[in-house]
Amino acid sequence: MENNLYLGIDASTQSLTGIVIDINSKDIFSASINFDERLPEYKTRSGVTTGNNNEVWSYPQMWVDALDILFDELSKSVDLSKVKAIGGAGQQHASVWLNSPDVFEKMSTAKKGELSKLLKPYLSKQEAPVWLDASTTQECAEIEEKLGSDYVLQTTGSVQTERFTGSQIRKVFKNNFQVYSQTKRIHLNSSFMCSVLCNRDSPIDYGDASGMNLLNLSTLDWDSKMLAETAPELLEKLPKLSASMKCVGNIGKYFQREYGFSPSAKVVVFTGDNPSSLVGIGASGGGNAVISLGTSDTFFCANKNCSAVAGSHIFGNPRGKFMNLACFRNGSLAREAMKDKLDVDWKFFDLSFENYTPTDSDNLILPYFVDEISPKISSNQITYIGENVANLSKIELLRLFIEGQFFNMKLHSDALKADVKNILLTGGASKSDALAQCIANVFNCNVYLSESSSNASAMGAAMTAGSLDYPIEQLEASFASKKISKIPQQSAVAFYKNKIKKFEQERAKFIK
Ligand code: XUL
Repeated sequence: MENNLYLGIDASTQSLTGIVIDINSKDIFSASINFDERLPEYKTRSGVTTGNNNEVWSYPQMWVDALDILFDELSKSVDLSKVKAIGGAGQQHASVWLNSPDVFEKMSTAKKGELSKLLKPYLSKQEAPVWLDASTTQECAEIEEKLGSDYVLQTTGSVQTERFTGSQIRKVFKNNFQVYSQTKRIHLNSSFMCSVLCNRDSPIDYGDASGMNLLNLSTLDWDSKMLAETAPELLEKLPKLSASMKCVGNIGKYFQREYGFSPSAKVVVFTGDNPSSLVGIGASGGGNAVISLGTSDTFFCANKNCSAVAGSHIFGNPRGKFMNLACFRNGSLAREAMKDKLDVDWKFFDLSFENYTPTDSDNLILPYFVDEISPKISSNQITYIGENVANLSKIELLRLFIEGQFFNMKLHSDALKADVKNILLTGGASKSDALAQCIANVFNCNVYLSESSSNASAMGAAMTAGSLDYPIEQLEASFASKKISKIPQQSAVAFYKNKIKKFEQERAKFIK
């Protein structure tokens, strides 16, 4: 049978990953290039360099070098000439500063392994500020002062945010005017990698453009007021915009020549890693919200509504309309702090919720060990609410704490007006029965464990490539499977419905 291969590339913070899916056999091949290990000459730690004053950056040359290594590696197990289309995703918000977009065409005649050398003189700034950079508080304040925070939120779907590209651009304009004026193109990581791959200056898709505080979500065009208050003459430096999941060209001659890709292999516009994960996990069609239980907890879901809520973000859903993303700083680190405070182990979490039916309507815990961003709460210690709390047992305190974490998340998701029928759970703590059951009961949803979550962004990119020729539903059935973990217990659902109102009232006293 003819091979039907589609490649997805994920340019994440720490590594560059490629996944090839075979539509006929459903086989999956993958390779991942860890920047620190494979490209030690850039001296990154976890793919970045950290400077003073909350500055964090990476290196476009390193990303390009990794592309050669990735294709060398993939070609050991995959006949790359059989790849029909390529999709891609990148860490969101990172900016690549070029003095001429002509560099991409020049890449078509580069010698093998010399893309990054060719790139160097075209970079007006060797470093690319990345999403971990939090150095632009001043610039965010300046833009919001001119336009009002509500205009920024309603127009772009997020309040002016330090890691978003707009405030990063303003900082370069203010602090390094020479670099700013020499720059003719500012790409995101995604559109940059796509341009390298096509050997041609390529657009930014709506999914990733919405992480810049520059895109108007109603018109799906650059917003002239946002641009004007960010930096002068910005429009001509930005790439064109494109709807997501659209073919933007064929793979460039460099990659045809050096890795045997077919000249007819198509390239789909790259997107951000979060929009791509939405596709890869099988949640882009709506109804499924993803909760990732990691260092911070993350909640994301497709949403037909464009409801902007401070503390969460609206990005473009690659399949049209929108997606929400909210990040909760009091995630696994807070669970760990509670574990240590009670002097218990992780097993104790599951034991505490085994055969448990909630009945304590008097007491609550506000679960914020550190300042929370969703919603904005300043706190450095959990808060006990209720007269008897101090006398409760460790089991009872732990339950109140975990319930508090998911009450907080549920209230935030309600504000987004998303239609959530199922929860897909991912991340390190998703194996915990206690957390899964508590989520099922608080959200009144079935909870599933996603089986494609470890590489969801690269998988989403491969599925996006496949979607040029196959219905996305077919690709989801083959490559984004999930298995049921917990179903809601109706007595707990009814109880939590009331208790969450009390939580909301108490929480309101702490919101900034
Ligand atoms: C989202 C964000 C990160 C990056 C890196 O706003 O900053 O998730 O996309 O993965």
